Amino acid sequence: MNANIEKIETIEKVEEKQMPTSIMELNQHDFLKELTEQMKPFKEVMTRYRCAIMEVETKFRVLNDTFSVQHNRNPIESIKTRLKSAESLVQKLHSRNLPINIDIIENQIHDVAGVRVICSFPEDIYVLAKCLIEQDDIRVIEEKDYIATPKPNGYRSLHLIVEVPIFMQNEKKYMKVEVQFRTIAMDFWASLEHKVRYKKDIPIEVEAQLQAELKECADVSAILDRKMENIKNRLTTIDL
Ligand code: 0O2
Repeated sequence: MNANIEKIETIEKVEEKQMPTSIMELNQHDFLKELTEQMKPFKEVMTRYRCAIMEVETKFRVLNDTFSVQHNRNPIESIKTRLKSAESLVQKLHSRNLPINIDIIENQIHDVAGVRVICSFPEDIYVLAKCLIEQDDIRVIEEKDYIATPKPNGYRSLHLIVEVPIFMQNEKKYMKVEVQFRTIAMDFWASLEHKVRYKKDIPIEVEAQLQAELKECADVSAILDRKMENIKNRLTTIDL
């Protein structure tokens, strides 16, 4: 190829690279390629959060099994996990007036990775939380005890924000995970309250009435939790 033509083409390529790429102007193949490239850092960070969820979930499964050997029962009824969707991440950043940026997500959003541990009894919640916190690879960032101090609407749960190490090919990275501990009754209540909260077009007076009834249900379910725990503890004494 003529050296001059080659030079011109090289200059054009350099200029192309320097131009800010509007991916909307690319053809289908290049559009997909560019989109994949731009999504890569986001996909990578979400993969790390997914791994963090797996690490924490495994810790609870191990705790559940070892507890059952010693105490002849399982303290965990079920474990639910969720990775925040890109859509709700963007909404959260927007609601806090934060820019959409991966560093901001990692440093400011604490619930990208969520693990919900549903226990049989309130006491189990504190036993499991203590066992998790005491593991030497876990760093506790924040603790909110909405069981000791329920929210005004009646919401009860124990929340922990922890950091857990993820071992990748060449690197170890601590990732944040929000862990919510609830009893079955607390979880039942929270899922109904969540439905009421996010249901649109409820007339104001009906909403107020539903909230008042939900608060009543929260109080009743707290009593139920205590009574059931009491029965379980009395049974344990009889066993001995
Ligand atoms: P979703 O859809 O469950 O993820 P932050 O999360 O830091 O922005 P805040 O209020 O400081 O907000 O955190 P907090 O109080 O620890 O609550 C975080 C999560 O706890 C919520 O996440 C809910 O999952 C749950 N939660 C807290 N309060 C209530 C409540 O009154 N009712 C119900 N049903 N759940 C509650 P999200 O992101 O709000 O929702």
